[in-house]
This record gives sequence, structure tokens and C-alpha cells, in this order.
Amino acid sequence: MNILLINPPNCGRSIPEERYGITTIKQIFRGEPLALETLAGNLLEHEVRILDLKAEPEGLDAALAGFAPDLVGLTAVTCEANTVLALAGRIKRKCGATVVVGGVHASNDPEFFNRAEVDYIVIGLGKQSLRELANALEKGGETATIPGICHTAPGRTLRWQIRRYSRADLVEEQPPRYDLVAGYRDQYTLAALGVPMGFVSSAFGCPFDCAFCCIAGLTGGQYLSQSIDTVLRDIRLLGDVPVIRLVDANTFGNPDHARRLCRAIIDGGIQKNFLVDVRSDTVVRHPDLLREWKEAGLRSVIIGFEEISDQGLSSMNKDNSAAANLEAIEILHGLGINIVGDFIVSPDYLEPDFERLARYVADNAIDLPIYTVLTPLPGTALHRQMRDQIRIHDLDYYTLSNAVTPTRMDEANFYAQFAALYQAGHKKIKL
Ligand code: B12
Ligand code: SF4
Repeated sequence: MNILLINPPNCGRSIPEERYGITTIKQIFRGEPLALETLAGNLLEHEVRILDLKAEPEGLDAALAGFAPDLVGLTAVTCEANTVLALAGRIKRKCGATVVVGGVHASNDPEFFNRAEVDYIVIGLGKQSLRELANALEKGGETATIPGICHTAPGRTLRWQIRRYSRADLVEEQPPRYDLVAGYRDQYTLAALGVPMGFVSSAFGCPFDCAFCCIAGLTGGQYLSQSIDTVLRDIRLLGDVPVIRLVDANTFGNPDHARRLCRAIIDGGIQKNFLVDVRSDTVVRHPDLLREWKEAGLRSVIIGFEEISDQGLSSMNKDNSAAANLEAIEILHGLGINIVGDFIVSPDYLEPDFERLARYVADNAIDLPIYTVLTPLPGTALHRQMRDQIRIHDLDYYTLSNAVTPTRMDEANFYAQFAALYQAGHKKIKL
């Protein structure tokens, strides 16, 4: 079969821009579509291509005409869901291919894609299930019995067999098809440094259960590490790309494994800069691990601080403390590792809250603060808690930089303060 895997274009809408002319919050995101490269790696029996509409926004018609796909796979985060539905409709009209949707939004809110434009929804890790689906479709076999795959049935409730994810779903012996995006590679740069950046997975899922987070939906709550050899192989496959982002939700979720990986990187003579996601309590419990990783090339860590008070952290079920956040910052500064800090701004914020957060970021010299607005993403515990407060249901606005529930202060002022946070925090960023 000819299989075309599509990364949707940069999308999402911005209330601060549309209502108040604030253009400094909306951002353009680019990076390689590792999910699609990963899926392609296991579609051994088929001809596969990747179309990255973030890198080539006008590429759809030519790709459909030139390749005549039998099967099209689309990936989407929540703010891309409407765009992906529209793309699915266009693809159906143009070439009638079977359309499969997977990824973060499909896994957390599959009902959204229960529409005539979509034939199948893949829930959670898809490397093995997509292969099983493609092979069954080609042979005219049964698809209803493949766990994690759901045939759409518009107007009726979806039914599918739950897939119990395990390391078998990682199919580690088949590497990601980095070669399929070679034509886009020069666009995958780390904007702050202007250097090429490549993505590698070392683990999937997360053992924690923060109320706002949608990661558990991808693995059924499991934390699955890839073997050291797999990670090293994938880093090497990226050739001379100097910066590697380990795109895992929680890279050091298994500290022993992280330590072995670090030593293997050093022993293997791999000379790269690394960016990884780590929890502050892991830094506090294992400062030596961070020290070793610094030696292996760790340049920056992305930490979800989320909130600056214990009360705020526990309301999110973060299972962490404000003291651990401060201690981690001190340790990382001491080691000379840059800190990308994620902070969640509640729609309940008043001016003093904005001031407190700005002061915290400045006082603690967070190298690159990233602010998001607390967003009840479909499928999360937060969504179940806040369902009745949601005023904006159009998923185009679920970019994490819009308040989809009412703001306590006047909305114009809320976004002015939000924009000011960014301005203050981004005067001299380091990454
Ligand atoms: C890398 C990354 C990006 C890259 C994506 C590169 C690309 N595709 O173009 C860039 C930088 C572009 C990006 C952008 C954004 N991102 Co982002 N990103 C990530 C990150 C860190 C890793 C994703 C990844 O590559 N994982 C590795 C792959 C192999 O795993 P995977 O994606 O889960 O794919 C597996 C399954 O999901 C499934 N699958 C996935 N797609 C498909 C498709 C088919 C057909 C099938 C069958 C299966 C399938 O199979 C795959 C293999 O098992 C995740 C966090 C995380 N750790 O997951 C956030 C994350 C996905 N991003 C997120 C967000 C919010 C965004 C942004 C809105 C910006 C922001 N505010 O952070 C923008 C959206 C873009 C836009 N404006 O249009 C959220 C999504 C939340 C949600 N429900 O929407 C996440 C979860 C982080 C978070 N804050 O919680 N992101
Ligand atoms: S926010 Fe981070 S620590 Fe919490 S569940 Fe998500 S990935 Fe895990």
C-alpha cells in the first residue's frame, strides 16, 4: 500500500490577538514529526512518505496527486484537531484514501473524530497498532479485533478493544525513518540558537498523574523506557545534528536507567548538546545524576514548575512542593545547566498574582520561562473538574495561551498582564 503520513500545519487561534491586538503571545512551532517517523519505521511492507505541512504548508495537493495514497495517517494535538478534520475531508474528496487519525487528541478524546471524514482512530502508542491495521486493510482482514484501533461510527458511541501497552508497542528494533524528512531538515532548527535540532525518544508516558496533563492517555498511565542501545542508535542516526531534544514527557522517570544512558553516551563518545524534560523533585533527589548528565552534554532542562505555592501544586495533583522547585533551581544553577521553566497561569489570577510570578522568575533567574494559561484539555481530570466553567469549546483556541474559562479580572487586562510576563521574562533568554 501507499501510505502518506501528514503533520498538520501550525494552527490554533489567539484571543489576545483577535480581541486585543496583542501579537506577541502566538508562536510558530517547528520540529521534526517524530511520531510520524516512528510510525513509518514499522510500516515495513508498504511504501511510506511523510508530508510536513508545518514545513511545507501548501504541499497537500501535490503530495496526493504525486503519490496516490491508499491510506493517509494524520496526527494532532488538541488545537490541531479541527484542522485535521478539515484536512481529512479534503483528502476524502480528492482521492478517497482510507483516513486514520492518531496522536494526543485522538487518544484523549476519540469521540471528537467519530466523523464521516475519518475511518479509523488509533488510541495511544501507534507503532505496532498502525502496522496491524495497515496489514489487515491490505489483506481484507478483520480490523475490529485489533486492540487500540477504533472504526468510526458517526452518530453512534465508539467501541474498541483496550490495548494494554507494553514495550512490545515500542517495536524498538525498527528505528524512526528520519530519512523521510531529509528535505525538511534545514527547517528543524532551535530558534534561540539558530542551530539544527533533532528529536529522539527515550521513554513514553509518565508515572505521575497531574490533573491538567494529557500524557497518561498515550500509554494508559504506564512509563516505558527504550533500551540504551535504541536511544544511542537513534542519536547516531541523526548524524551531525548538534542538539538533541529527548522529547519524552519525563526523561529521568527511571533514574537508574537515566544514569546508564548517560554513561553510555559518554562511553560511546557521543558529543552532542541535550535538552531533556525533568521534574524538580528528581533533580533534588538525584543531583549527582544531573552532574553526570552535564558531563554528557546536558545543556538545558525543561521543568514543569507550574505553580509557585504548595497549595497551587496540590490543586493540580502535581505531587511536588514549592521547596523542591526552589532547591532544584539552586542545584541546576550551581551545575551551570540552563532552566526552561513552565508556569501555568490560572484564569483566576489577579494583578498581585502576576506580579508574584514575574518576581519569582526574575529572582530565581529562570533562563527561559514559558507561560501557559490553565486549560482543561479534553480527556484530563482537570477537564472533568472544570467542564461546567468552560465558555470556549472551539478547540482552535486550545493552544494553552487562551483562557477558555472566564478570567477573574477584566479579560483585556488579563492578557495585557500575560503578555507583560512574557516580555519581562524574555529580555535575555538562555537555552
Ligand atoms: C515535540 C513536541 C512538539 C513539536 C512537534 C513536532 C511536530 N509534530 O511537528 C512542536 C515543537 C512543533 C510542538 C508544538 C506544539 N505543541 Co507539542 N509537544 C511535543 C512533545 C514534547 C513530544 C511529542 C513527540 O514527538 N513525542 C514522540 C512521539 C514518538 O510520540 P507521540 O507523539 O506520542 O506519538 C505516538 C502516539 O501518540 C501515536 N501517534 C501519534 N500520531 C499519530 C498518528 C497516527 C496516524 C497514528 C496511527 C498514531 C499516532 O503513535 C506514536 C508512536 O507510538 C509533546 C510532549 C510529549 N512528551 O508527548 C508536546 C505536546 C504534544 N505538545 C503540546 C502542545 C500544547 C503544543 C503546542 C500547542 C504549543 C504549546 N503551547 O506547547 C504546539 C502545537 C503546534 C501548533 N501551534 O500548531 C501538548 C499537547 C496537549 C494537547 N492535548 O493538545 C504536549 C502533550 C505537551 C504538553 N504541554 O502537555 N510540540
Ligand atoms: S505534567 Fe509532567 S510529571 Fe505531570 S503527569 Fe504530565 S508528564 Fe508527568
